[in-house]
Amino acid sequence: MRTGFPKDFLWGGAMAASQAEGSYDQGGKGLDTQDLRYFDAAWSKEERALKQNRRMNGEKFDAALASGDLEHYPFRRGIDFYHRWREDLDLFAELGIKVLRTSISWARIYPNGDDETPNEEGLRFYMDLFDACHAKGIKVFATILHYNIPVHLVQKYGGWKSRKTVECFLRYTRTLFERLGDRVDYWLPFNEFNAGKFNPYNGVCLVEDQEEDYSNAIFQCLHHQFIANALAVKQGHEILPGSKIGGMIARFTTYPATCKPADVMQMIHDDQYSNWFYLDVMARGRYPAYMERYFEAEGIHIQMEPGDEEILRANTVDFVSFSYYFSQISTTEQGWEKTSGNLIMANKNPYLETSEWGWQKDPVGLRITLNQVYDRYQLPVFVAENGLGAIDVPEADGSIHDPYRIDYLRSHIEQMREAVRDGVDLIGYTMWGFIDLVSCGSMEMSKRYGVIYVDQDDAGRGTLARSRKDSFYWYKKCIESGGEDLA
Ligand code: BGP
Repeated sequence: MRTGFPKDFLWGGAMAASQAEGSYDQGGKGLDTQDLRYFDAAWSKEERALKQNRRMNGEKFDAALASGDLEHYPFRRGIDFYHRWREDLDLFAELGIKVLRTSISWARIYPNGDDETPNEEGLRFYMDLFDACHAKGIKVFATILHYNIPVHLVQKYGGWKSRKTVECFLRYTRTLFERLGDRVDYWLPFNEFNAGKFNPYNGVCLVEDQEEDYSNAIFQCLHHQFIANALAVKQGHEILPGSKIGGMIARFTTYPATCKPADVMQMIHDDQYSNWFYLDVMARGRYPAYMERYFEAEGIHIQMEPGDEEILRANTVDFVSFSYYFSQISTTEQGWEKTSGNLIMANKNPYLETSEWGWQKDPVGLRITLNQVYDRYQLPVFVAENGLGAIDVPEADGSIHDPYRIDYLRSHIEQMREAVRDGVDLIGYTMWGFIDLVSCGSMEMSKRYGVIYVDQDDAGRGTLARSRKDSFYWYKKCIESGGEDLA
């Protein structure tokens, strides 16, 4: 029996280009879909949480295109990682991470998405970054697409609705495999595949009021992404034999509200439709039978091309991964109390405490999830995101005491260790937002995940100076001890 984390366990940190890099119009980068999301620091907490902020319509899209504003478009500024990455990397090395998960910005490599040749300056940025990681003994886990696609692809082809975007994506992935291949250790073509369903602008870049049948368009786009994912796996394996290419979802762990059989059935359906569908296609290589019934009931018709099923079947992923932040309840009862969760509103569990943003903290749910995912796919598992969004207040001397974050990390890592002892082939853990960055959901800076603090407020004011929170020293000790010293 395994007693703890394997020696070569990949302790790490995760971030994403659009939330960190900034410099949205520098180095030859084109405008991307995240650059168009509007935020106002004057919004109340309730206004920040509104679902429409995550959705896009034609009016907001056009207004953003016409604007050069940085204050109200926080993804345009990020945390200035584009210029500060060398110093940041020194801190990452001091923290002792073994792997950095970050995404590559498509519009830095192909500014319009359908350009004939790549932007060399964009490629150079990632070559330098990844080389520097390796020079410090940090492996690279590269997300190929973490929500932000070149705006031009949306304007010209309707984004993921079109097969043309699949073609452009594969030109982009070919460039990455060929030019960055020896600098990347783990590949992830798509961040949180199920986001397309739950957050259609981020996930599949749909402009809502331009769709006649929004629900159908979502699944058509998802089909194109499945094909793009499978063909990227094929391409990656051909260009880089032995490369490790994974699939990822945002995991919404779900429990039945009661032992009433109808609640248990509801849980099975919620799990299938929200979670397993996406990993099943990527890891088992086919649309699962339960989705036929769902599509029938929902009136969804997906247009497939001859050969699509074969493409999915022949090109499955090498490992599975997920983000894990919370769990939720499944019930047939109407009017169950709700709370927030990553990407969705969740049914409240009376046994769990919530974060300041209402996300239900459930460390045991992580062990449950790891067991479920490994049982189902029997593939190596990577926890690609996990962490606590909280308000941190620096003391007068600049120190930042964040015992709540340490508690969160400790309790989740303890449960990961239990899962390893349960026999789960867990290969890595990249803590989300280990350096503070712009929140993806609510676009604010004040929802902080980092063990590294970044001095910037919601309106983009601040020195951008980096400093170590108490959790920095705690996570460093955890990594040094191979996950044994969690005190
Ligand atoms: C995931 C995204 C990340 C990240 C995280 C936390 O869904 O992949 O980009 O931001 O959630 O969410 P938020 O930033 O909304 O707190």
